[in-house]
Amino acid sequence: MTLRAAFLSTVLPFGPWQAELQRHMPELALDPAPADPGAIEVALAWQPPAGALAHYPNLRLVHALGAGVDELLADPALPPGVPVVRLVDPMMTRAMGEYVQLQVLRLHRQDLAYRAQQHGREWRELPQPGAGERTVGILGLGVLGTEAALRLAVLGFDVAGWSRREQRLKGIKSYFGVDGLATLAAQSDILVCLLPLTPETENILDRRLFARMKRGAALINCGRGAHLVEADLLSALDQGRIGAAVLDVFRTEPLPQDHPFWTHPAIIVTPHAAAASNPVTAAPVVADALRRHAAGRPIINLVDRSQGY
Ligand code: NDP
Ligand code: OXD
Repeated sequence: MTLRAAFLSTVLPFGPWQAELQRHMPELALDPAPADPGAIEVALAWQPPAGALAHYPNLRLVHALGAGVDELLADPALPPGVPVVRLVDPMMTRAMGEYVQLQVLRLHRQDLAYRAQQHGREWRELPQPGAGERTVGILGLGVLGTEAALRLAVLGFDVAGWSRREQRLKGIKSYFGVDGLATLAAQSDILVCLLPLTPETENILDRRLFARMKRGAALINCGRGAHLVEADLLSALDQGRIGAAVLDVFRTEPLPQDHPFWTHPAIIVTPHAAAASNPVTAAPVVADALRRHAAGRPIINLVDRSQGY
């Protein structure tokens, strides 16, 4: 039986998503502008046009075409009570794991300092601690944080994570709650943010947290831009409290041309590129969720709308 779905995105291209989804689910009729809104049961959404989610009176499911659902949940057009599924694509998980490994290794092996030395043609070897002497703290031990944590542990780092509930991961220390955050921050040489953006986690990377961290520790933010209080980071860098930062996500994206992060010598900027959704690898995941919905079977990766992730 045909399942009718609306494709609602101002940023993702319809053609490739349509082609891949069709390949995995021929019974899906996907349309970016359905003529009969009443026939639409499912919305596939990522930064939908303003108000679009309110146009479908018989909407039964919204599947996000990305992992973080903060924007979708904040959309006033999202009908209350409609289940929302987030994208958990193993390929994206691997991509995030690679990104965190890359950036942790850059910080650990002092790549920023060596780049600066090269610029000045300076031949000087810096003292190099071993990976086991560095603690990497990961805020958020969900799908992506767990992948990053396990990869870093394989590289020999001392790894600890923070989540809402205690996690049991072999070889990874687990902290939770307010006290857990303070303990993790105090131990970390490199702190990685892989939290979802919720009212509890907004502005979590602020001067109070930086004050708890080791002097000169580094920060990697690949969660959301609103986790970080930008002015607090700039002053922490100026004071040497934070030694370096790698930022993939920003309050305003694209990062404005005149933003001080672009030229700061201790900041590495990447353009929200840590783990992008890809129709080729996401389509089978989305098709599985839609089939489960159509068959009335339990859907995995449902968002807890009351928790915000
Ligand atoms: P998950 O939902 O799988 O994991 C979220 C983790 O954060 C869980 O461990 C959860 O704790 C923890 N958490 C949530 N709220 C709190 C809190 N108040 N205090 C402590 N811990 C908390 O998410 P993913 O791992 O899939 O994704 C994380 C985020 O990564 C996304 O929401 C998105 O913002 C970002 N992202 C960024 C991308 C990029 O390219 N930069 C790409 C994809 C995602 P618990 O386990 O106890 O529930
Ligand atoms: C996502 C992202 O959440 O791209 O999928 O940040």
